[in-house]
Amino acid sequence: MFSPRNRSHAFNARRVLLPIFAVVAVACAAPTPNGIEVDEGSYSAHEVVGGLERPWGLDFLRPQSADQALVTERAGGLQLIDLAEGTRQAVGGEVPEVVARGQGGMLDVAVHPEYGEGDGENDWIYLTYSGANDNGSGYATHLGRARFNPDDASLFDFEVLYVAEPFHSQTGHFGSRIIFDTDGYLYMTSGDRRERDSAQDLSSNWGKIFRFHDDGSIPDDNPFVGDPDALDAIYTYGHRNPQGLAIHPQTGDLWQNEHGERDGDEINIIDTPGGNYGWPVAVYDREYVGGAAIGDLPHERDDIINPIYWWDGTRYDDGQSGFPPSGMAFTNDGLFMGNLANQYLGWFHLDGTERSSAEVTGESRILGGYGRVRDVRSRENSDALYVLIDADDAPLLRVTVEP
Ligand SMILES: [Ca+2]
Ligand SMILES: [Ca+2]
Repeated sequence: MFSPRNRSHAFNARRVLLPIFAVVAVACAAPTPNGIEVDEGSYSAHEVVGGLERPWGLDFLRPQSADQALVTERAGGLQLIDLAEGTRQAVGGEVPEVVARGQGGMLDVAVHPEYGEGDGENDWIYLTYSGANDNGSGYATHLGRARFNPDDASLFDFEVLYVAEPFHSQTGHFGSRIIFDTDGYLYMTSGDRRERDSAQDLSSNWGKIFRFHDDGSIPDDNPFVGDPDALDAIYTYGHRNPQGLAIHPQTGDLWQNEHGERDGDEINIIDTPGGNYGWPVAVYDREYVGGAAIGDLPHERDDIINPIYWWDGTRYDDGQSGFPPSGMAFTNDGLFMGNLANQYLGWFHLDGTERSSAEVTGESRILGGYGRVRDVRSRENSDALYVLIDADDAPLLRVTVEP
């Protein structure tokens, strides 16, 4: 179905004309939805490997000279990919058992930032997945890690580090993106499991972003360690279903995206420990049925950490509803996010790097026609993007853009 190809698109700017809500423009100093330029960006794409089964997450082995990556497959597989040779090998050994139902399965993968250094004590591979309870009646997002033997592509010494309990028969909104920051902390997202009020409940693991040490222990300075009524792993709360995390290459800030209900998709900077990011009490989302607003608007409340960019139904004039996002990555060319329902890779042009200044100034739509874009990753000192398409018999693509 997919074959190596090169494409480029001519610049085709199209002004997006938007209605302005008078109440927003008058009442608030917060940024208001403004039209941005949307165009088709120029890029080239090359298929590194094909034949992946519903791939979900990717990370690179270290050192970079190894030129290898690990890719998860939602049904439970893990693939070792030689990026230079364009070959892949199924990883065996202690790969955890997953429940691939609904949105669940083998989800994200992260390689320890000091993998391949020193005596190998940090040679750990981290995985997130939906796993079942003992009687198989419910599922929860799990975080585990294992050692990796590249010689025979096998995992060993697997251990579970965290389970976002309770187990729930619902098979949606597992969240589960993971990433290390530049200080070596491990962040993990957890979706609301379609129990929206749980995102505001600090005794619940749902609708949260967690922060761990690399061994799964909880840092003493996590914001709720001193609060007996709040879970110590929680770093931020009020999230619906976050499925994208990336570290900003200049600031080191953790950036995140999450799915809204109808519209309400967001790009956030996770720079406020203990912060309430709004779901479902202050969001731009509307109900799927009937379209009623959900809660207050974030910029109307001073106790809510506002997204730096969001979709509220006014963004596009071509009928596209929001930007249902998945994985995200930065390069020197901007911010890239997979779009699931609309099946392209969003390339967001940015001005500014900090919360106070960061602004999305334009969007280019690339990789249209390949399918739902599940994950995108980049490596240090490289502007090449590696992109996973959410399909049976799917490719891993290497993509470069032409600014
Ligand atoms: Ca606590
Ligand atoms: Ca929010």
